[in-house]
Amino acid sequence: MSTPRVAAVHDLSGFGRCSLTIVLPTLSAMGVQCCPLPTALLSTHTGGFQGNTFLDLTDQMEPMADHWRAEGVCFDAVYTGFMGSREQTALAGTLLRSFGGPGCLRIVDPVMGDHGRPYRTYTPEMCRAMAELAAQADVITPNRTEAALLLGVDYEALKLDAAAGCRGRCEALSLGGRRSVVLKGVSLSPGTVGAACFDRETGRVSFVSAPLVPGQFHGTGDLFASVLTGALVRGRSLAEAAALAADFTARCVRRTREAGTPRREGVDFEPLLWRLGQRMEESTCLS
Ligand code: PXL
Repeated sequence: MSTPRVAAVHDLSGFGRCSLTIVLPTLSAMGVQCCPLPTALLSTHTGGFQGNTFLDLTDQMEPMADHWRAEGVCFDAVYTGFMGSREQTALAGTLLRSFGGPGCLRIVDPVMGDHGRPYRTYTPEMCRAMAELAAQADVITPNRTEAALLLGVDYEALKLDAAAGCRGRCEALSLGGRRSVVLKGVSLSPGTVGAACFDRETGRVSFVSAPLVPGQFHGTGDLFASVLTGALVRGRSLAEAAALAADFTARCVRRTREAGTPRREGVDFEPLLWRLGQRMEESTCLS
């Protein structure tokens, strides 16, 4: 069986664990080839550090993709995340159109914010561009903040603590059943956190959960979406992929807390990657 291949359209932030510094090792550990198409080069992520460098690589995105196309490179998935500008977000849409399609899953993590607030570089115009990008996706992975922005509802009004409510929100986010949705940050019982998954193949919503570990660390959204992407291209169902992503992310958050890692340094996941690889190989699927 050939190694699944994913094009990862994310920034490279040298310090602080997010985007490509999470996507690359996670997909590799899952037995998936990751081909990065870096959108920008930063010294650190934009949360918790002041004065980060930012080299915009937008003008490299099309030439890189053109070269891949000229070489006949195909992907099992194109996976996009944090975007640096509106123009870049539009270009990511072009990549989804040209590489996506039958046999190539378009996974958009509509990274825009957290805890009810957009990230500092996300203007309302950027958020609209992200919604347009997400409209092309086969799978989206919003957190509660991003779901509120995509739905145009108030963050406080978007409660994710009852199955019926989450089901309705997932269906609304699916754009009439056109895209699958993994809505993160769902907590149906105290002490747990997980996701609601609308699978467009079945039209049904299911729930996955893991123990809630107190603490917020950068990069957990990227880790969750990377594990989900890896499991999907390794042939797992949406619910199986989301369950693995929720479980692994919770284990990494617990480890980060125990290690006393400063919040801005991100989720301390590297020592657990071997376990993720083992989980992939152990699971009963044939791929
Ligand atoms: O984890 C999302 C992310 C990715 N890339 C950069 C970021 C953030 C969140 O703050 O700043 C550069």
